[in-house]
Amino acid sequence: MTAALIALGSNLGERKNYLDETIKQLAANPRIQVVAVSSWRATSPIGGPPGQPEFLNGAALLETSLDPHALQSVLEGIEAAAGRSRQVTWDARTLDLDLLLYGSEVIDSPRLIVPHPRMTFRRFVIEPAAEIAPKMVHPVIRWTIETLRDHLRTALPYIAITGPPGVGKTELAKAAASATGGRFLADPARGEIIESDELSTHAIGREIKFSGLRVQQLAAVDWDGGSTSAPAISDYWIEQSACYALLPRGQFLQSSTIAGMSRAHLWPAPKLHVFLDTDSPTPEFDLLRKLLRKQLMEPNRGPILWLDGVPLVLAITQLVAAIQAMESR
Ligand code: PH2
Ligand code: MG
Ligand code: MG
Repeated sequence: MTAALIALGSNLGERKNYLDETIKQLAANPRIQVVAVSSWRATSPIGGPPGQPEFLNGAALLETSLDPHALQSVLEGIEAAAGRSRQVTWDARTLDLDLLLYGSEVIDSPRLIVPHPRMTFRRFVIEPAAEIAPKMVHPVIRWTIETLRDHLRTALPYIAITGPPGVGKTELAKAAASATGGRFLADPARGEIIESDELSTHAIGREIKFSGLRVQQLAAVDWDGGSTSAPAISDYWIEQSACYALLPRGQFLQSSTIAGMSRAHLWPAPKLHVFLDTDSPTPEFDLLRKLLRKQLMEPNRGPILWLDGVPLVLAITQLVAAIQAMESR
């Protein structure tokens, strides 16, 4: 038997009835035990076409002997029986059932991605999940659900965007800031960023200097409203410096200097990290990509929105929805 955490949502028709009926159907399956069910809570619709009705959201903790794909099929069967149609992304729906966690398994198949890629920054998912499975661990970022919930409730609304050069980080940060009433933080090191052939000289000294400029900028942000201030969005991530510093000698050098600095809490830890890459990646920055991914995947990092291979317009939509999902309840 494996513990499985699922999210439930409905914003069309007899919402409460669809959610209650789901629990009954799961409990009736001989290979599923329903261990705990959260309260159902009304939430504002995030993303998708405008003018959608309010959602009713919740979570359920199961024990199951079904493998993850078979469990996913059961969830899809219940959705289909509730008349769920799938035409428009994030459109209103009678019933949405998402497999969030399946034990500590990490699955990336065409049909199923577990952990659910957007669960870490959605309060309408994490708040009910924390009611019933506070100690369950997200196997990729290695935080408990409870820690994720506390992070969403209390972190300063700072969003750091990283990715290789020339993929649109600045446009993304600007567009998302203007759509959310937030503040765009332009990289203060931008004017000093030297092009490719000079990247190899004095790498560590240069990156420490850049980090200094960026720390100053972040330290000057006025977070008057604490965790409820308007978001600040930077087109850099301080820790990307550790990757640039490593470039000349590839993956063999330990990034002790800057990584050490970066853990010193000299600036607010991002509430959300964003990795942006183009839909047709250039091989030129492959080593940097690899280093950035590795740096982001270190444990204890917190929520990450992966936007690789996503065209810029879609990336903007996704980031704006993620920001709204962190803000609202
Ligand atoms: N689900 C979505 C998109 N937006 N907003 C709320 N409040 N609740 C949801 O369950 C929800 C959403 C995609 O599945
Ligand atoms: Mg969903
Ligand atoms: Mg779904």
